[in-house]
Amino acid sequence: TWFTDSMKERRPVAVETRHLIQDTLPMLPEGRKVVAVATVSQYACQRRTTTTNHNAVFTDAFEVLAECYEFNQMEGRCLAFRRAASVLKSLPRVLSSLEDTHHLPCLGDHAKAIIDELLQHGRAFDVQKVLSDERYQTLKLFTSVFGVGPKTAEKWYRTGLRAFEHILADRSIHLNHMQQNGFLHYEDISRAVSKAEARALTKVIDEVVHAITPDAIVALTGGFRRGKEFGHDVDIIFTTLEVGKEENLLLDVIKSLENQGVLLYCDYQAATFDTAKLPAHSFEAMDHFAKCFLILRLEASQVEGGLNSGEEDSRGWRAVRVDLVSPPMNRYAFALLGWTGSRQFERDMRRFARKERRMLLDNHGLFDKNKKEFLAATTEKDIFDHLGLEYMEPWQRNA
Ligand code: DCT
Ligand code: MG
Repeated sequence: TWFTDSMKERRPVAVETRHLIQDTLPMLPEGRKVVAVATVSQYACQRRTTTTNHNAVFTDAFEVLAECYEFNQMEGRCLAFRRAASVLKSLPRVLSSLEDTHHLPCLGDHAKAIIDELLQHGRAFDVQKVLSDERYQTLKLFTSVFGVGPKTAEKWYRTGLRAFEHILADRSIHLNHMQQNGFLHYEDISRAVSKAEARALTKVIDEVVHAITPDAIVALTGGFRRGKEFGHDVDIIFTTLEVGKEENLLLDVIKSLENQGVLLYCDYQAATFDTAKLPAHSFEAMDHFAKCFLILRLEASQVEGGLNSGEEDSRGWRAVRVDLVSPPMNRYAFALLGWTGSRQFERDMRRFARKERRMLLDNHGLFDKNKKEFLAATTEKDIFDHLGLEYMEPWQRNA
């Protein structure tokens, strides 16, 4: 169950918070309820979170505010609302009163006030304000284009641009190759990718990889590995048994996709990964493995049940965003764990390692600061074991 796991945790974590579970409990003779107290960890890696979110009313609101703070470069507040949303996603039922939140971690006064308003009125003033704000709406629209980040969106907004047609008509704007393709394939890649489409693309990549290297390993990762029905892209990881050959394998895969005529766009990033120089204390957002960000052409005939496309679409194919990453075999478990996500799960696993275990974790490895050595892992379970965490299946990592 969702609460006993953290109770069984071998070593207690520094900050413990408590949550009352009253609904299912017997009454005492004097009419009071027995109150069982279970802990909800402040760390997402100690909360089992499936794709079933009973509290979407609240978490959607929090995510709007988090995004708004992100656009305003207020990282602390942004992260606070992301954490609050993540805690609510792990709960086994919907919050029915503010009382229910009293013993939950990571909920600040602002978050509680929003919950209170939503419970009472079905909407929250601050959230409505953001949703109707022109700047928020415009930045949200611009950042929905592949290749456009918050900085570029902000720059365009400041020069008075409000719609795609303004951007495309503005001769002073130079779109890079990625952004040009973002606009070119906008309709397709802003539409969700279905599980059937993700499976079809995994099959395409799996066949290409194995035609080049028969003993290669290929896995669908990202949100689809966590059991999501829809995603914004398809994340696939592969490697060869022979360390050092993985980068050429990725280059050969790209060539093969190009020869098949399915490569609509490719941004290849060579590995900058170097075991000798591996930093033991700093962790970057982006890992150093060879990877590529693609737009691939997917035929309707390849997808069981057909494409997730508009009814009037008679092309018989669609464009899909696909990320491929190719780590060396001896880093595969770390890369698979990192690319499976969710982002909040990964963030908290790293924070847990650092704060509770004096260890440094990233997509490349795990460094024990006490022993001053790297800890090897061949499976994801090995990494959880090193950290003294109960193993979580991918479908329980939807934090
Ligand atoms: N990731 C990572 N390093 C990067 C990029 C991503 O470790 N440089 C991880 C975080 C989650 C995972 O890879 C997949 O990323 P997304 O596709 O952005 O997230 P998702 O959970 O698959 O969500 P979606 O369903 O929207 O694709
Ligand atoms: Mg994804």
